[in-house]
Amino acid sequence: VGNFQLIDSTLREGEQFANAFFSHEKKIEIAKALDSFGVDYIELTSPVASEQSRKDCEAICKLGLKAKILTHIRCHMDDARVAVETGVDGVDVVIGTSKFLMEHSHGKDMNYIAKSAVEVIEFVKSKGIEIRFSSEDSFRSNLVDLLNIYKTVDKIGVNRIGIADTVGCANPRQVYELVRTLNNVVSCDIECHFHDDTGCAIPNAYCALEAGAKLIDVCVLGIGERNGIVPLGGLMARMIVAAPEYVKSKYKLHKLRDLELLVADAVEVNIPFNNPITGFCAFTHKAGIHAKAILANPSTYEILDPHDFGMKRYIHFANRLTGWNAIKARVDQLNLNLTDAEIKEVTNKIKEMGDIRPLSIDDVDSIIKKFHADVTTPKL
Ligand code: HCA
Ligand code: CU
Repeated sequence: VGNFQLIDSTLREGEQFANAFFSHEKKIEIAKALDSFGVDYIELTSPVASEQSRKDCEAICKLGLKAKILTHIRCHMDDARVAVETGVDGVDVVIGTSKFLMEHSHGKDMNYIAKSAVEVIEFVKSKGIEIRFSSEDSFRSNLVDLLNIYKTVDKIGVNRIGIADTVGCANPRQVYELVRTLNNVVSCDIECHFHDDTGCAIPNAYCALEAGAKLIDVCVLGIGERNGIVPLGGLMARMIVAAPEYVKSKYKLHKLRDLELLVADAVEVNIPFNNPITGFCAFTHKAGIHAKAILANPSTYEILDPHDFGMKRYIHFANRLTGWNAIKARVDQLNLNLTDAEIKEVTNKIKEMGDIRPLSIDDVDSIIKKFHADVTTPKL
């Protein structure tokens, strides 16, 4: 699973997020931040979506970023002609192949799809630009239809084919099987796009890589249509465990938090409390038993090292689940001297108070300081 690539779609799929409105300046700021994080590709909204979308796309192409710039279009020559003039490095083409989309969206059949795919692909290739062909709603498409269309486009020579779980219905086992099957049928790279409606976006991405996919579509915080797609940070959490050296050397992980804050601010959401890596409590340890072990060796209760992401772990000691090891660590931080027996005694006082009401750090510090004063002041 090492050696994968990221296609960030915050400025395409992410623009389909309910709250998203990106000004020209904001798009440029986000594109630069994505580039300095180290994503391989940045996918942008179609230049035919609106006049400003086209200008934004052209401007981002001129920034001279390390990441390759892509735009995302329908499988149609009208779109392709505009896309190749924007200065992009590649074009991502998509067309619906499930019966839902063939009947209720574009109304075309597989023959028409194959014909227009060939026309668009040959045109884009003739301009010396990368081309990806993707089916939309791949997991509710007929498998024979899918294999046929991918074989056809692979023969012409696309850079990548894509599969998209447009409605978020796929499970990891289905993903593994489809990617494995495709891998045996095509010679080009496989890209995957997973929506998170049923909570499977990250697991599906991981299984796709295990099955031989090369590229995963992500968005910062997972923003996208409905509840979005694979979040960049969540996938980094999964992949740093699977391929630590690759992930740490390739991506600037300590920039993740600022990148997420930039996008969260732009679309006016908060970073979720349970977000991998950057959720406010992602590296907070609370129960006394956990705190004791973490203080001795962080790996006992941590699969991710916060320092890899420029973050710190935190021992939550102001609560009734606390233990004397956590309190001892706090006593040390306060630069006070107490024996182990005394620390155990003050820990009991803290736990008693914690049974009555929520405690703040100040509450605990006051209890410790008062206790310290009592034991060190000679009795009259
Ligand atoms: C959409 C399109 C898409 C395209 C994915 C892709 C999807 O429905 O908005 O190009 O791979 O989810 O199918 O985002
Ligand atoms: Cu999508």
